[in-house]
Amino acid sequence: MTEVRHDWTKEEITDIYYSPLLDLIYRAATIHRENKDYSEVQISSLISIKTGGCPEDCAYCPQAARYNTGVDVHALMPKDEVLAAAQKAKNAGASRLCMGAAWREVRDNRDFDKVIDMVKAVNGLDMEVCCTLGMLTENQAQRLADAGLYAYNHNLDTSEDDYKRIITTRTYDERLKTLENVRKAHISVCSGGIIGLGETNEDRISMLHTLANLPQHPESVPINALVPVKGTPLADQPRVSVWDMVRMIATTKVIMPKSVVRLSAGRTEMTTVEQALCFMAGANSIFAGDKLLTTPNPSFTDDIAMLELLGLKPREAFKNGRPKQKVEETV
Ligand code: SAM
Ligand code: DTB
Ligand code: SF4
Repeated sequence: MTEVRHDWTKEEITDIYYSPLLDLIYRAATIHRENKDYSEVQISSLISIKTGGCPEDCAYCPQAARYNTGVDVHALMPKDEVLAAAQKAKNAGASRLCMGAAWREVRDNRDFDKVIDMVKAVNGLDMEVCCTLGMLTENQAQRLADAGLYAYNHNLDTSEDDYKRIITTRTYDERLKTLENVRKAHISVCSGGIIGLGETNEDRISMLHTLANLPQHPESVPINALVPVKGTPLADQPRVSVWDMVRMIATTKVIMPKSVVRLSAGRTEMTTVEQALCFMAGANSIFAGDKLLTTPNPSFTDDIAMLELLGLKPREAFKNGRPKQKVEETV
């Protein structure tokens, strides 16, 4: 059995990342196949519950208020619309619903109370509920956990050294602090990054080094290919090569063997053959539904057909157990 390690050196990760591509795919595929559920793919559906107008300056993001990207700003979506979207996603085959908000951080206000209600309501549909709402305090993470939140997505995006080039309105340490707060609340951690931002291979390796040396590996690691959006500073970045995507996914699987690696943004630009290579290299999760947060994604119908073709099947919800319920204290 592959050992789960938290003491990877950058040199070791560099050697893995630069190993001959087919050797790397074979190694990652072998590790992936030690998991008895290797032919299952976890399907998450995204819904943007609060869109656009974000105060942050993330250079890749169409939802940052300071860039002219044509994204319409929407206030928080009402709970019944969220529930209807969740039910639709569940009927189409999704086991997880991820609710995203264009916020820098969560504030303790009425909107957060409403998100708590949405978490409870989607939980009632027997779906794994995930949120991505920006930075969280320990107390906010605990409130989400108490409402039944299964996972929290909070990406590192790139390396610590490269961070200032991409985002100036928050620090890497703040990002890591939120991950720690999510962990403390016993919520499953989803954290990964984006390739194609103009980062170097060393930046990619360094980001993976940070993730793999966290006290506990994130249960999910999304690997996004940049979706270049007109109006953002990264609009003219060239499309990432599928070989880079495969290399990144395989390296992630080798160093975090028990984590679910999600082939995330960028699939509309990939052929079925290219996606099949990513699944071979250890990816076992996707975002499905014809929209990510604001940009297009392949349709559910196309994805289900692709999974059938490849002999893969959607994973059912709560295969790894349900979130730990806080024991109510009695006085
Ligand atoms: N505002 C919250 C935050 O930043 O954590 C949550 C929503 S934010 C849109 C979630 C993640 O989406 C980002 O961390 C980034 O990894 C990803 N993302 C945003 N725009 C993207 C793009 N154009 N291409 C690929 N990934 C993108
Ligand atoms: C993640 O790693 N990728 C998703 C999700 N987590 C929140 C978001 C991708 C967003 C792509 C750009 C958009 O659609 O706005
Ligand atoms: Fe805001 Fe998140 Fe987009 Fe950054 S990635 S601008 S924090 S919505």
